[in-house]
Amino acid sequence: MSQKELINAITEMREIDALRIADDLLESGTDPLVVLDACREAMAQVGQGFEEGEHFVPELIMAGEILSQISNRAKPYIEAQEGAEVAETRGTVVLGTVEGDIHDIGKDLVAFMLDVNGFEVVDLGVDVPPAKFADAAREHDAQAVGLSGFLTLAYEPMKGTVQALKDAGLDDVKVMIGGGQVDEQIRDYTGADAYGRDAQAAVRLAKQWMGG
Ligand code: B12
Repeated sequence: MSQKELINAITEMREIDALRIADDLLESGTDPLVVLDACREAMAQVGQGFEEGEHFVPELIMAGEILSQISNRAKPYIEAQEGAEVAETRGTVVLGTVEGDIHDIGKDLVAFMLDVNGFEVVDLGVDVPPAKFADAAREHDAQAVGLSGFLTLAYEPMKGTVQALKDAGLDDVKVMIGGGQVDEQIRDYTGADAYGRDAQAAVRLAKQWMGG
């Protein structure tokens, strides 16, 4: 079983095959993060197909469903790998998908990776308005806020959330952003402190800011 076969099964929406291949890879000792990386590649291809009119929303839903199931299967393996020696809480991160955006698979992976690495995660879910991030950061005394967004429409609410935190006097709270279309240029536009490409980057940033 190879990552290539997994990518093909996902892009061809062969759910049962995709889950079986993922299980085989995980059980035979393939790094669970490598398995998730293959899923990311598959999702990029599905997204591309959607842009080119080859796939439609039901296929995005189907691919999202397959990926959710694979990430749930990968989680115990990641936990065994990452979470072994974390004893106490390193700090609190408020996390959510910004207003207008309901993509949550990437955010959930970030939440999971932060959690197994010893951070307290306050997950606000999807379509979260700027003020709600600020309220939660204050209420939970968070050191960092993570904003996820997969749509170009997410840039404005990201910028608005950075501003809402400033307006609430939470200048010490660090903001990281990430998600499909986000990059360093968007970080600059939104005024966030950092951009993270994936869940591992979110963990690196949190450790940098909160120690560990
Ligand atoms: C699955 C999917 C959906 C599913 C989402 C299911 C769900 N529960 O999340 C559904 C079907 C609901 C959906 C809906 C839509 N989608 Co959609 N979707 C996708 C798809 C195929 C995959 C996204 C995904 O989950 N990837 C898997 C994750 C794991 O990927 P990842 O990026 O590697 O994740 C890592 C990083 O992003 C990072 N990360 C994520 N968040 C954060 C946060 C922080 C702080 C940090 C540091 C890091 C970080 O860590 C993650 C884990 O390592 C993408 C295509 C793509 N290439 O992304 C389109 C895509 C994002 N969707 C798109 C569109 C257009 C839509 C719709 C508007 C379609 C429609 N006409 O209705 C709606 C929008 C609904 C809304 N208001 O949000 C476009 C966006 C285009 C754009 N420029 O804005 C894309 C790019 C497809 C395309 N190429 O056209 N979609």
